[in-house]
Amino acid sequence: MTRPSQRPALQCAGRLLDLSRPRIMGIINTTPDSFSDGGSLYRDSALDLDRAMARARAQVDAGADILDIGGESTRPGASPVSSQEEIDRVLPLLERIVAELDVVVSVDTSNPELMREAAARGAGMINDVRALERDGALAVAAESGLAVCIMHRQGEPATMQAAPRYEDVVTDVCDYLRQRAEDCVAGGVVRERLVLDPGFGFGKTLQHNFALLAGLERLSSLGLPVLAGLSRKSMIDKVLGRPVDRRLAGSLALALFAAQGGAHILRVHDVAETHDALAMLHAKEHWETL
Ligand code: 8Y4
Repeated sequence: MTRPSQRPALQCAGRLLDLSRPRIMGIINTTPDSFSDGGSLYRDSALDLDRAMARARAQVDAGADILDIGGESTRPGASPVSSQEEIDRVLPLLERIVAELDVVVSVDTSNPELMREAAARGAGMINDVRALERDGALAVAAESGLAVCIMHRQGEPATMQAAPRYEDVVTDVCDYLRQRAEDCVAGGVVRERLVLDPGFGFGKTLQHNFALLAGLERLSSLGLPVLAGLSRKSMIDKVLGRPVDRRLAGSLALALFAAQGGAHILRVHDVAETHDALAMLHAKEHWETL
């Protein structure tokens, strides 16, 4: 008889992702207005699939376990995108990644139509910054059998940074995610497919973001895997005064703090560098077996 594995793991459609050490989710942004890196994937105002595939392959070679493909910008002031436009940006790239690379594909979307289409084409995870709160999203996610990352946010992405307020940000975020996880399970999402995310930068001040990072262990102790998205975010600029293309060192420091706080998945732009930083943390924590 095979003994059931005690290692933490995440069911992503047909694949099991081992979470006994932190995993890397590489960001592939297919929006033309992504101010951090998406623009360069465009040629003659169309998404260049070959260029996007090269980016995807490079991230897998550098150690990405998951690739997160997004076609809707959630940044304040971004132009809204139609459901069809979002689907047309994401699906062709998804299909090529599934065909050519050995990696779990995550779709960064709140759109139930795209969730359904992506699941039918081999995606392994849904990454929804609106935590399946859009009409129909929870039902589609439950039916899909994909892993689901539910993220905390305050307000709508377009206006969320106006005046974020919390009683106690760590308690409020943990309470929301615990309740939302229960709602998802009640709606048919298998618990072993859920991931929790505090949503750094989504309706949070600088102090809120660092309180959440310092208190991340309280979120990890809820018993579900935790994803942290800190890469190149403005909390780095607010401490260091750096434009988005000079935030690598800050991003690596925050990735290590998150991993030490128990984060299981790190959503990053700089996969190779994050991989090396995590390898050094792993060596420090397992020096006896080196
Ligand atoms: C520079 C580059 C500055 C990017 C800011 C940003 C998260 C997420 C985003 C997150 C999960 C972003 C889609 C915002 N952040 N999904 N998505 N968690 N699960 N901003 O933290 O990267 S987009």
